Amino acid sequence: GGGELPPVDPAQLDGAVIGFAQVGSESGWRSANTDDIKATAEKYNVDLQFTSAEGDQAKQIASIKTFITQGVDLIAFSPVVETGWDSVLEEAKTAGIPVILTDRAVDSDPSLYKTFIGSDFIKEGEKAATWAKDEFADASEVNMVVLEGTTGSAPANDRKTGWENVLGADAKFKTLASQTGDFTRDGGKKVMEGFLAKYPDIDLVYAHNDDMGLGAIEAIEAAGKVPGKDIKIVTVDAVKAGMEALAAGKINYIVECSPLLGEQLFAASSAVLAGQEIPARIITIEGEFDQEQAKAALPDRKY
Ligand code: GYE
Repeated sequence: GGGELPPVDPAQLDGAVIGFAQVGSESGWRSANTDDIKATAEKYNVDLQFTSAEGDQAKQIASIKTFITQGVDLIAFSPVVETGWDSVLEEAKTAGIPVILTDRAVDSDPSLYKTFIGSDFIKEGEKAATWAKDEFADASEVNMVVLEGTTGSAPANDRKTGWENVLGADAKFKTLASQTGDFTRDGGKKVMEGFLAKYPDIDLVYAHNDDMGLGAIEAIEAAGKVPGKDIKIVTVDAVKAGMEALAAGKINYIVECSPLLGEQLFAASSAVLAGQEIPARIITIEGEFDQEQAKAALPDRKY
């Protein structure tokens, strides 16, 4: 599991210039994540330089380079995809600027950043598949389609791996088609429309996030079928709109992925700025929900 962080030292954060390069604004998860990081920065009086890459790695690299030129105290970012970060991370290291990864991982050498704070996406995929295995225990065949997240991103790669860890060898589960919907509602809807036109007998949708699952619901309803009944849906995130669809019976199960990373990000930043050692991996604590549990959890949900 992930290690513990020392408590925040507010003096380290007060006025600290921290550059944060965000992925974009593709999903409800991302909006909640951005809001939480901005609100937590404000709480600690951090001088947050926030940029959004709009899903474009080249843009994200350019903004990290700008942070390096500006000489910020620390750089944090959520990498759009896993590969291609070595050279910009080397640059930050040469400039003596510490880097913290939040939310998504990279395949670079861990000596190039201080820590990676975020979920265990493989475990999320395993939880989704474990639910499906149980839900379809009595079925002889399950025709599945997959709405993948952004191609090359850590959550898309790992949620696929996690699913396959549990069900990859189970011949009963047949993947009719698997395609990226880029983590957006619109992407999920369009890809699902294509799947529905081609495959009349879909039993299950595995969507790598809620937004794509919500798009799939629209496509399924437009095709005259009942989401959650005719076609079952399992997703990851547990943002408000996803939880509402779950409580309404249109989604069948959601594995939680918390976007509330602000507190851990600034606790880690505070420790790094104070010159303290921190754990190389910090894992977010998360749960999972069925329809009844969603109804119970919704009133107190922050995002
Ligand atoms: O699941 C999805 C978002 O990186 C964990 O990105 C994040 C994922 C999240 O677009 O909704």
